Amino acid sequence: KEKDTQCMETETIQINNKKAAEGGKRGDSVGGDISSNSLHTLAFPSISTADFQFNHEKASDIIVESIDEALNKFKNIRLVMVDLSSGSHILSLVKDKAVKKKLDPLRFFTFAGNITLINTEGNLGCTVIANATNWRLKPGGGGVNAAIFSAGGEALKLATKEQAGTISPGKSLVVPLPSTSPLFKREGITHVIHVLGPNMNPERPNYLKNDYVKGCKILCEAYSSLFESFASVVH
Ligand code: AR6
Repeated sequence: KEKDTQCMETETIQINNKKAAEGGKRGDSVGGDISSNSLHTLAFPSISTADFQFNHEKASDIIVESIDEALNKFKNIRLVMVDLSSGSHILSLVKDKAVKKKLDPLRFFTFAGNITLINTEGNLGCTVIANATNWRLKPGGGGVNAAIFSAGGEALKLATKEQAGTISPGKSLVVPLPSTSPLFKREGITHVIHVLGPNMNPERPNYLKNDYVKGCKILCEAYSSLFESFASVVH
């Protein structure tokens, strides 16, 4: 099975290289015929591993473990981890570890591209996206948070404010997206789930001072909270 997955992966990348050479859409996905599947799909970025500087080896172990648990617990979901480039270190680590753990490639795969264009560019039929946010749930700050708030427009900002003013590390917040949001209109996204992960960057709030016992616990909580929230949205 492992060998099949690897073959499929190589084939998909080759097809995408050909597409890229022809000026086609960006992205590399692994997972077979996506459009014919009736599973509910969540696209999520890697929480805490860029601006928040969380160790990638430790994060990738936690991500794969959390996905495995969620796929066993919730049978109607499909999870897609997204990062901007196929050269992403965290994406490659997760991809390799997912194959080793024999996660079902139809229910979990990685995708290289912009999460705010997940359906128009990726054609993933995704209804919910996750955001790696800041504790004030505010737009800006760079990274995926800035991209999602900018793509979601004023409607996402207001809807988020209506739900809460702050969020604590390890928690998630579901925000139903008003139909006026460009993310709803263009991508068909119905909910954004904000997630706050552990922070290992001394220049950001709630800095954990390299305490990975606490950090790993909070990252586990963040992913379980995200997947639980997603399952409750699509229940
Ligand atoms: N599409 C997909 N993935 C993206 C995109 C995008 N448009 N933009 C970035 N990524 P980060 P954190 C990937 O730093 O480490 C913010 O400023 C990126 O390559 O956004 O949890 C918030 O306001 C990386 O793999 O989140 C917080 O203060 C992943 O998204 C703080 O950063 C997460 O990177 C949170 O830091």
